[in-house]
Amino acid sequence: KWPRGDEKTWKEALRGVATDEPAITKAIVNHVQTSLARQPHNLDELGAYQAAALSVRDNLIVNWNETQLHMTRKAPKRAYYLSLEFLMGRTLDNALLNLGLKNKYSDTINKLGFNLEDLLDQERDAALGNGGLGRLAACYLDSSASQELPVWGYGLRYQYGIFQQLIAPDGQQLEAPDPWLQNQNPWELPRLDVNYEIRFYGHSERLEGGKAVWSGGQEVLAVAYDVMIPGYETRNTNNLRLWESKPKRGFDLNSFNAGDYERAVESSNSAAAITSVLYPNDHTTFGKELRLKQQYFWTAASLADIMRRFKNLDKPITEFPDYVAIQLNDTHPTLAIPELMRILVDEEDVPWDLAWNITTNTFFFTNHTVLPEALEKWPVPLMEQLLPRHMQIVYDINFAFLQAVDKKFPGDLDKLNRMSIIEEGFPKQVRMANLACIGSRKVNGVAELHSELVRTTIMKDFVELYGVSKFANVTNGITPRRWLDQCNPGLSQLITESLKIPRNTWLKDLYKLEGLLEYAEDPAFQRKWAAVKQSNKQRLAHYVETTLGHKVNTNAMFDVQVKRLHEYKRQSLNILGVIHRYLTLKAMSAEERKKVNPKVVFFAGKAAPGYYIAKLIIRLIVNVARVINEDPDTKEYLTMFFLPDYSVSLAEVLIPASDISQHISTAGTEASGTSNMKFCLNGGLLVGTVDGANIEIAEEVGENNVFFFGHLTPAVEGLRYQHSYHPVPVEQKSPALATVLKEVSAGRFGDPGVYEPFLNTVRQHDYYLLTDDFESYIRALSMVDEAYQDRTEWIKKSIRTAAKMGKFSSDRAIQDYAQEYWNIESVKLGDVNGA
Ligand code: GLS
Repeated sequence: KWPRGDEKTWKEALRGVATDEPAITKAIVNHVQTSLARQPHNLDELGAYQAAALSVRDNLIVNWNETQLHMTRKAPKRAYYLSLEFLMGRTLDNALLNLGLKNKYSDTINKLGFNLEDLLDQERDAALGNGGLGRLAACYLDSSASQELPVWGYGLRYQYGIFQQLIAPDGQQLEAPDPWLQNQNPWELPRLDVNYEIRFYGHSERLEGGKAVWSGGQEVLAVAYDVMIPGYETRNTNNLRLWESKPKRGFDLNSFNAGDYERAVESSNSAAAITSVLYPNDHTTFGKELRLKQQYFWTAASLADIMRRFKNLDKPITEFPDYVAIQLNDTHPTLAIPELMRILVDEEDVPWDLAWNITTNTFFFTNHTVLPEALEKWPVPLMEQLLPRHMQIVYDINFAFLQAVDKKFPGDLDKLNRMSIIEEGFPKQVRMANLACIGSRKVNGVAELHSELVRTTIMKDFVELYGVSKFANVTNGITPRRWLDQCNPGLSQLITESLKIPRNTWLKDLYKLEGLLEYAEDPAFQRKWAAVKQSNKQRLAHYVETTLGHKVNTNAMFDVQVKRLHEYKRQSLNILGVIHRYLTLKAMSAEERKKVNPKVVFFAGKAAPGYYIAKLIIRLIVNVARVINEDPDTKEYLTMFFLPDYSVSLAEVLIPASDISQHISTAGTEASGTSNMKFCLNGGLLVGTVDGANIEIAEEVGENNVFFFGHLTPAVEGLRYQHSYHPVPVEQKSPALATVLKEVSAGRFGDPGVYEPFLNTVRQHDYYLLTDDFESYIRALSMVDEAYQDRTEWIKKSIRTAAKMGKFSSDRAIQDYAQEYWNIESVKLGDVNGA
């Protein structure tokens, strides 16, 4: 039965979603006129972008709203992806492609006197993440929506995303805030009606039967902002709910009336501060109170919301895990475990053991790194003060857990010590990875090698306790919509034409790319393939020229390393290799040089603001670039650029343009890497170590199509031992590297002395094994040069590589989570524009 008023009147008006050109034009112009209060004669590109975005938003809202209603009615089991980071990038282009409206918008916008590509450039990136971990979350949202899975993301609505990186004239990285919300954000929907009160501090009083009452302290309001996540060629539009912190009451009237204005706004400031800024560290935490507050604020608001939705189903609480699966993206949301226990035991009167059973059937935990500095620990005194009830719960969980360990391994005190959630010391600390593992049904790593390292190193004791089946692998993936169709339209078109299947078929089933293999030997196809690469190189060259004012030789090989600056990722090895290449060129005669394969090396990536050595490496890169780009002897053969302010949008320009990209972490340190997959999907070849997902990429494309070098994971520990106890001088291990270090020291690239702290990390402990891997690295780069000389062979490698990337679609990864972890199924709303 129609719920309200005259059905016909409603239904006629409801057919208002703009999908044909006249309707799109009308929608855009309406927004110009009313939402923006502007006119054709004062409309600039930003305004035109905003009007276009608002009209697309209208479509998304309709689909989103229908999806949510449909899901509420169907009441399937849902999965929730809790992540402190969602690195979404821009939305408009992606939304247009997903809705299948890009061409129509392009035409309409032309008629309105603008160019769609220019308008797309007006959008600011949503950069609520540091790097791979946050971008993975964004790809997973795309794949969940595209496969019509009932998945929501939960995160924080930071006022400021990852800082903007500026490079000072002397090469130093400077940081500026990222005010991404400045021009208002059309892609979110404020839900002021959806809010929860979140408590901090206060005290917890234990009652009978394991329950407690937590009271006092400070209460902060969590307000929901919903970000619409359109699926590809489906009306299903999922939700990413981001929480903003607000003071519960405006300000303290008593202090205000007493004339103490500062005191009056103090608590409101501290409430708003919780979601003010994204922590800019990848892989490290510093035990900062505000970060712990963020973690609790976000997990508590999300769980309250999940619990409310579950309760609307009117099912017994024991069925919670039949309707809810929660994925913990790294240890950051681990407080969700004691928080669910608190809700169940203290608020829902569930007995402790039953509550624990529900909890451990709800959560799943993904580990994203085995680097020791990334394993989160929180000081017990801080936890006791900020979250007194949770600290009690953690102690209770730990007590029962250690009893179980002692039962299985009687008298093994070392084991108890290692496995305890509480690390002894001054102060004691809460080990979040242990808590996450103990409270979850399954634990996974993000590539085969990494998952094996999780099982054999950081989780070894837990594997012995629980059995190996709790510890599995889901190799990461990337969305082919953004990372091929959107960022490389030329290649996408060529693939569709050649495979002779609709674009949406292979974009939804990336294994279909294997069909390209039969064209690898076809000269006509090779020419087209190479032409696409060439035009992408020109697009990048244009970007470099307009941002850095430097001309780029697009006939040279483009060699790219873009990722966060970190010692373990070894941008250091790359820059020292570039210097070696430069010195070698300098030593050649002009005739000899002519035989050399010209190369342009691109770097981009941010260093955490407090990471001294990483920032020094950036400074070295910038200053080496300055010298070699101006050297008349060599600049025809070697130039180099550090592109400031790496972002998702910059990646979309860089990745399609690479001939070769570098993924050269010390073996065993890069859990997976995901840009490696993006480069290969775009027909770039890979130079890498035998690490992370590089290994699986090589398995797919064949080892003859990748350039591997360096020591293997099992050798790393021994080499480090050797560095400490039987050091061999660099001069002996690698004379070439020793020369490079000497030239840098001597000030050949400016500032003698400045780089010593970095150079000493190589000369002394060399924890990341640069001295051990340098020679084989240089050999690998020579093999790259050699292979590039035979351009036809190279193009074949490029085609074969892209053709074998099917496995690395995030659709495959999400299906794995959906089936093997969450036990959820697709719930389809209907086709785009369909019934
Ligand atoms: C990371 C890893 O370092 C990457 O190797 C991985 O690809 C990514 C997503 O799983 O997660 N872990 C981390 O803390 N930051 C990352 O990017």
